[in-house]
Amino acid sequence: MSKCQQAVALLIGAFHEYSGKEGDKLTLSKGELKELLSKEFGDLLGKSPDQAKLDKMFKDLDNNQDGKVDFQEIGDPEVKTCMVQKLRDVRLSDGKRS
Ligand SMILES: [Ca+2]
Repeated sequence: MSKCQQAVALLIGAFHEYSGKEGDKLTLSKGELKELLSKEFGDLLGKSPDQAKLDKMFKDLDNNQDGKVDFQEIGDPEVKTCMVQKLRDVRLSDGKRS
């Protein structure tokens, strides 16, 4: 498997680990997304990410605005680029504070 394929496989695995916790097993609720971000990106976002930041991220990811984030929405290349950019932005703004 190429590094890129491994990364996608890991992303899918992590997605399903959290999406299966409550309600629809194939979509992330806001709570599940918060848990995923806190646990998997805690180093970048801090242990309890800012609620406004989370709400904005959830809204940006929830393309069809049904209140759930499915893998298609996270899997969209534009969305992924956007997510990586957001994580970078968070890291940069945290860097400025410290
Ligand atoms: Ca959605």
